[in-house]
Amino acid sequence: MFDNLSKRLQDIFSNLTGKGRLSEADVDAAMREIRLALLEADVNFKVVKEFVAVVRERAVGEDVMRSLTPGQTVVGIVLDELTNLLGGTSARLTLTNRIPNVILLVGLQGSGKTTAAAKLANHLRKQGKRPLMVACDIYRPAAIEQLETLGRELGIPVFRGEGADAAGIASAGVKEAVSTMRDVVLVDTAGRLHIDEEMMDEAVRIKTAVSPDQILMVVDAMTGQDAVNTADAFAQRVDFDGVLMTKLDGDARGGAALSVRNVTGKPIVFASVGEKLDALEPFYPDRMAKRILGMGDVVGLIEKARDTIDADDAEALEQKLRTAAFTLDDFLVQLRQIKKMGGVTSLLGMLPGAGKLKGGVPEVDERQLDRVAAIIHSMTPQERAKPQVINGSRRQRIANGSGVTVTEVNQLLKQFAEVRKLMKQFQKDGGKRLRGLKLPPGFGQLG
Ligand SMILES: Nc1nc2c(ncn2[C@@H]2O[C@H](COP(=O)(O)OP(=O)(O)OP(=O)(O)O)[C@@H](O)[C@H]2O)c(=O)[nH]1
Ligand SMILES: [Mg+2]
Repeated sequence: MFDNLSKRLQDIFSNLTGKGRLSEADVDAAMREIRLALLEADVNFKVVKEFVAVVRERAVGEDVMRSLTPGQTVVGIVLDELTNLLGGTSARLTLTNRIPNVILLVGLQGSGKTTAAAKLANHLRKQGKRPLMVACDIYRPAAIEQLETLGRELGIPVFRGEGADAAGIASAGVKEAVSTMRDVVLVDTAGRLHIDEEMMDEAVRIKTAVSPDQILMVVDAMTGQDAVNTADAFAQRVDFDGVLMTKLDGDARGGAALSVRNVTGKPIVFASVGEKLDALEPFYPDRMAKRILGMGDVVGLIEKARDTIDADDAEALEQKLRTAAFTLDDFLVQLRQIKKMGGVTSLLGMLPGAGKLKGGVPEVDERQLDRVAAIIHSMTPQERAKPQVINGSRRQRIANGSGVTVTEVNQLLKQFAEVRKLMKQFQKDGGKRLRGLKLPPGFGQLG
């Protein structure tokens, strides 16, 4: 996510923090570089100008030159202002007491409206809501089918109306929600290639017909300033409440995400980070700013773990760690949880300093997890509980059973022994030894 921008900014900062003292010329040079980095990331030029001016002013005001850690002070100011740029405090989707609540999704063609409707329905259902999705993209039958497929996948109902009047279908959808006891209605609309009168008119008609509690503009992060201009035009004419920014998992440069708030005055409410139906997260400006600056999103990481890891499993695991009764079976459980959390690569990306790793976050071969799982599956229960019994002939048998070489089995056992040792150590010294831990082949190294 925003890899280039992130790397540029981190380089600028390591230059700054590497210096004991800063001259005014140093600060000026850094500002110029920040300006360039932002422009190259396709951030709106007015936004860039304003941003750099504010950072410079604060840097002068806070007397950076005389502070003991001038570089750090500048980094702190940039972090603050980047957070502000992204919206300051996080904006939440606010539902009202009305039943059903109506959420209208609008946006350009291919921005991700239909998948966003499904992701949002899934998200709301996790919070105890009973959503209904309404297919108002009347121009393409395939679009309605797409929503129906997603609905089936999630087990969430989809209303498809009759006729060629999107506003009429939206109203009928709301009535359907009332009669089927659904408390949130998500209205998926048709996208256009460009923003045009027709599209705006239709949005206005739907808006008038169902008076949505929230209108979310779906903005594709990959499309940069075009997307921001569209959102702005839409804000002027139809108005909306917040942005649902999609495709933040791709190699978007960051321009759209960093400009949209400032240009339209509307906050980013959700971030979509993948094609899967659970790849939707509330948007937190401070965490995003920290990630861009390579400070890691530790809170996000913990939340992700809390969300995906089975609480019982986690507790049992902790218990075992305490008694050092950690077996290969437990190891397997851990691997599965890592997979559930989106794989090692996505987790590494959230760690502080990950952006500074040479060559970026290592692309971990996720198939490696499957291989390790296969090896463990080929062991008998006794072997899993007591790996010390695994002698040469057993190793060969396990290798044959899982379709790997004996060397790979050896590697896994060695690595497991290290993890076990480390866990004992971990209880003694609180994790100082975690640095330098060798991960399985292809997983890189910590610390
Ligand atoms: N990688 C990634 N792909 C996404 C994301 N959101 C949507 N997509 C993909 O983008 C494509 C378009 O998504 P749709 O939901 O069909 O977009 P739409 O706005 O409904 O498109 P129209 O109905 O044609 O206007 C699909 O292939 C989605 O899987 C995301 O956050 N990340
Ligand atoms: Mg669609």
